Amino acid sequence: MDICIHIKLYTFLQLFLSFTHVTHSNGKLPGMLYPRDSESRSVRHLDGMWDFLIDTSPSRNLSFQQQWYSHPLRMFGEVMTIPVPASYNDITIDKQVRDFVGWAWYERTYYVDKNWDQERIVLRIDSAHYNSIVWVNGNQVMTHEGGHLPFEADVTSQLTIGGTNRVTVALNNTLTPTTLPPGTIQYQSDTNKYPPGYFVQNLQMDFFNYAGIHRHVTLYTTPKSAYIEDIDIRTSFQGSTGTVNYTIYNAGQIGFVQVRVDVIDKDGNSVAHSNQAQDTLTIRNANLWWPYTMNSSSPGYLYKLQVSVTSQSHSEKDIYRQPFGIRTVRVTATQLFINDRAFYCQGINKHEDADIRGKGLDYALIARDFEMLRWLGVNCFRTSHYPYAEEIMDMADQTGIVVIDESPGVGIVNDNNFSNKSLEHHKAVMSEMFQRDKNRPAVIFWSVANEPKSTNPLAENYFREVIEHVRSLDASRPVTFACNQNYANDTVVQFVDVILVNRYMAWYSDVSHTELIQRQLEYDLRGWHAKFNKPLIVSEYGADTIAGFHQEPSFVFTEEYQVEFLQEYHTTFDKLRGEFFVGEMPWNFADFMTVQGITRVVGNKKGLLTRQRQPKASAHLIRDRYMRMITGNTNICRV
Ligand SMILES: *[C@@H]1O[C@H](CO)[C@@H](O)[C@H](O)[C@H]1NC(C)=O
Ligand SMILES: *[C@@H]1O[C@H](CO)[C@@H](O)[C@H](O)[C@H]1NC(C)=O
Ligand SMILES: *[C@@H]1O[C@H](CO)[C@@H](O)[C@H](O)[C@H]1NC(C)=O
Ligand SMILES: *[C@@H]1O[C@H](CO)[C@@H](O)[C@H](O)[C@H]1NC(C)=O
Ligand SMILES: *[C@@H]1O[C@H](CO)[C@@H](O)[C@H](O)[C@H]1NC(C)=O
Ligand SMILES: *[C@@H]1O[C@H](CO)[C@@H](O)[C@H](O)[C@H]1NC(C)=O
Ligand SMILES: CC(=O)N[C@H]1CO[C@H](CO)[C@@H](O)[C@@H]1O
Repeated sequence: MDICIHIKLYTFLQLFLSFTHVTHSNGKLPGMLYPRDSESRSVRHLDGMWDFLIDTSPSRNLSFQQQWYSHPLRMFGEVMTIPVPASYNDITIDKQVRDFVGWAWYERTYYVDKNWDQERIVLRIDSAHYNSIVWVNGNQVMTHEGGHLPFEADVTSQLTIGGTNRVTVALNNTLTPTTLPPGTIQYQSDTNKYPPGYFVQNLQMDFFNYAGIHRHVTLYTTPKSAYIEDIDIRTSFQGSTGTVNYTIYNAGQIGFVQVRVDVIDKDGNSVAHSNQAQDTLTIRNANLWWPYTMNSSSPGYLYKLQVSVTSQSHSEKDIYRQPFGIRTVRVTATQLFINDRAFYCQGINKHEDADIRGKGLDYALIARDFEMLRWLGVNCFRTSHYPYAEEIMDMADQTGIVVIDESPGVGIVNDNNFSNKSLEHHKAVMSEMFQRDKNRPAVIFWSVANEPKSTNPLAENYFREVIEHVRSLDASRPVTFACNQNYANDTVVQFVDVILVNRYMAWYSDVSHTELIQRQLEYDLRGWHAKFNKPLIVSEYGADTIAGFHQEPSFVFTEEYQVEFLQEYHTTFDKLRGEFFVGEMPWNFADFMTVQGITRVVGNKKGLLTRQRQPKASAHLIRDRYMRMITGNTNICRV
């Protein structure tokens, strides 16, 4: 066996055994600063049309046996053209591509400018669903497990500077008991019914498992040795004085000789500065970051922490500008406070979902969604049920819309799914979320999961550990999860700061009986608060509605039913609001795609908007309600 084969074997071992989350030897998580250009940094997206080939071999492994990364993809089969960013599922007219489970391969070539020869060059993928392996010019540069968070690697030594380069991404959308979200592969052995080796992917979540390179693929540069690796900012205020605690992390190899940190206000003025890598700055007459419903004259006020570092030899200087806001979040037993003022969540749930592009990043869609959020009067959304694109989070920061930042921990419902392996992965995903979103003022809570089987005794220890882990990373934000279980036997709500419950009275139970909603809901919500003495948000409630279906009196699936259903919930919300009820979040902002099944007619139809982002009658109801909250006229009129 020659050395080359040894290396290949080693690569394969790595490949199949270690989708690792890298941590530095000092325990610090690797930085995940959003790629931004500056005097010292260039950013280049590799978005566009990529070559694409799926591995349909029965073993789903032919691509590795043939080493599809070693030569251009077109040498191994008839490639398709698939856009990045986008899900690949709904692009082609090929059912096999839409429903594919296994390794999908992406490739493109690109030229690296010769002016980059003195730079450190990083390849970053903002999201690829689910497991990914990345090669540059045939050499493996990184692997990543998880479908919704960024990963990157220094690829300087792999690139041909001033020449053509090839990047290959293999990604596998298979969900297993230890992925987040979990799922199972089920083999069908009855050869009278199924061909040999036939398998299906079972999901435990109610949305389509879109796959692909969903967000930007980016090359960016930093100086070679003296560069800013991470920035951690914590804020508070006293009266009109803001406090900004920050820590600047470098790459670890070479200490900075000169650090200059400035807080830059919206007009571009430096309002505080320091020469330390870690310091506490005070800002007089600070502009706080407010949700737009609490301060419409200056919503979402963002400062920038402008950091500049210079190397020992003075030959290198790196500059990075990190946006942040000054704000605090606090909960008591009955209320939620932002900047010490009571906040009520006029909320909504979302999905990253749209026709054709699936879960792919799309600027027009983001702009439309924020337009419709403001039209509805929404001041708060939950990233159900996975972290959203950073460009969406930027919009929330800038427009003053509050975010409950939720992990992909959806559908953790079976015994096996509380394994230690799952637990370790869940913690790693929470760390990655924290790393990405920690400096965002819009993020007020971390949500670790949606609808886990929290009555299962195994859930208690599992979520105690996940929640403790999140608190160890961030003491400044409340931690929660969305619960659909019963207060009598739930084992996890004891650990959270604010209770989130998903409720579907008169839909999944007592369907059609809207007259029972107020009675059942009040009993239930009072039960939660009495037992746990924490503020409560109804984090989901809704009914499937086909736009254009009408019937009077109301009938399930009609627009009349959805309106009547929501109104019944609102009566109870308004009754409890002065007590411990701090927010409401209809399910869902818009219709979205699900797996094919006999309970979903081309997707989930619980949207207030259609999948094309046009309102149903329920959207007008919510808009009317939320607008009255904004103008202070809470004497809600019925439409
Ligand atoms: C896939 O193929 C590679 C290369 O032949 C081999 O090393 C690996 O064990 C295979 N993996 C699986 C899961 O069959
Ligand atoms: C890739 O997909 C195949 C087919 O679903 C599955 O058997 C295999 O476990 C997956 N591998 C990884 C690392 O996700
Ligand atoms: C900022 O740092 C100071 C001094 O170390 C500390 O007292 C304060 O609690 C910190 N504030 C925040 C918001 O982290
Ligand atoms: C709104 O924000 C602006 C700018 O930060 C500030 O001057 C003003 O006092 C704030 N208004 C309220 C009601 O907090
Ligand atoms: C997880 O590991 C711990 C020891 O580290 C063990 O006590 C516990 O039983 C394990 N839990 C599960 C669900 O396997
Ligand atoms: C939890 O309590 C509810 C209501 O009392 C009951 O219907 C359910 O079966 C219980 N679940 C478990 C796992 O004990
Ligand atoms: C997706 C998944 O992990 N499913 C497993 C969860 O636990 C049950 C019960 O132990 C198993 O039967 C499932 O296969």
